[in-house]
Amino acid sequence: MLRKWQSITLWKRVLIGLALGALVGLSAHYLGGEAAINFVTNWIYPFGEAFVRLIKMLILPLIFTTLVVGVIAMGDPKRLGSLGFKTIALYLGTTFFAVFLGLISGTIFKPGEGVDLSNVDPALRADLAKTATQETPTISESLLAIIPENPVAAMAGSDLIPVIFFAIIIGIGIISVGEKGKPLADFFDSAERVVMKITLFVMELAPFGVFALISWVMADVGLGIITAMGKLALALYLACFVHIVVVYGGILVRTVLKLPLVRFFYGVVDAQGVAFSTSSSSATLPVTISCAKDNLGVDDSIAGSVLPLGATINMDGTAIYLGIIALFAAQALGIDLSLMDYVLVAITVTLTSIGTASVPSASLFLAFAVLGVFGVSLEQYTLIIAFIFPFDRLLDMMRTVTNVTGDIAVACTVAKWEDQLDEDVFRAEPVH
Ligand code: DAS
Repeated sequence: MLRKWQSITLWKRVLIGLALGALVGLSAHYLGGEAAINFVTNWIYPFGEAFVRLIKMLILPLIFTTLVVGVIAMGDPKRLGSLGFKTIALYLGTTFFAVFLGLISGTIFKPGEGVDLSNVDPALRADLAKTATQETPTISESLLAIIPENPVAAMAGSDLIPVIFFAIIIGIGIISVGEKGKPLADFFDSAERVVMKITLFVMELAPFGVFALISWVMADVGLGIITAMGKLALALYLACFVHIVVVYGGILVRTVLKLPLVRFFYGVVDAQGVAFSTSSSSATLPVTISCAKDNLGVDDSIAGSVLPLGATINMDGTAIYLGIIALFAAQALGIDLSLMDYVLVAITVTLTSIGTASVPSASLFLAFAVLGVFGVSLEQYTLIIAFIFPFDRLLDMMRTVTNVTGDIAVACTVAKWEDQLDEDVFRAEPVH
């Protein structure tokens, strides 16, 4: 039975979890009454929370070890400069399109218009208020924050960017001492394999985690949330789809790489399935790296550095989402946005998407940094995210798929520019 279950590809198992979760949740909401809803909330939902905590537990070791090993694989620190510049430029370039698409989509669909925020759960609002952070860092603060004053403190915190900086420095240091650095290089190589293996185990729990989370959503709010969230979900899913097909497919793969679009999408589908399942770019990293290397011919040294970096700072799906959330809030709260408001939203969305942690629903808790630029109060912000939170998992699945697809598209482009892309592998039938 277990063998049969595991023979089904992960994202299909997640869809089964999703469907069963909706069935259990809706039965509890419409047939089971208060007792059934409480049962789902107190005895099923905690399994979903446990799954999310397991993913959060793995992020730091995963990003740190893969990045150190990736930098070492590069061999020559001088390559890092040119590679880093091309990678960051591409990440920012695709994010620019994403922000633009998100604002266009939010303007066309007007997801916040006519939304009734009155029956939002006050307890959930109070709980979420504690997570609101409106630190919209200035550009110089963001740049300075990259350098950790204390690497251990940085690792204890949730901000991964200083940790990435420290990992790159460690990798360069190991290369620079030559043979003397080999024991440490071997240690990180072994540590990376162990952490990757543990992540693959945790991903096997994704169907059960999604079952528990969706059961809770549907038991708590029923189908009403679908109608209320319909336009928001439509605006996000459509904008993400256009971004994946036009920006990654049309611009990067067809125009820049001049490679077959179908092979690219076949090559990334496993990573997209895991991103959809876990709603975490970091938890997807082992599959993201394997898709880029085994299906698309990206060299180890590129995949091992560009992808861990992308998993934490390149989040185009998140940028689309935050742009739409900003317009959703303005429409729901009846706030008219000036042109300057749109510009400020675009800048804070870009900065916030770079700083978003790669865990489920991370960006929803950072949305306050974006909404604050056009005067949304903490009170109003908690109203907005408490309304969206129960449903955010389904929105996060699509934005994480977009984030991961963008990471791979950029890795292929940088590999091609560094002459580290094996086009025969790219064109071949993917390894599933
Ligand atoms: N779930 C995040 C990720 O892992 C994205 C987000 O929260 O927007 O990519």
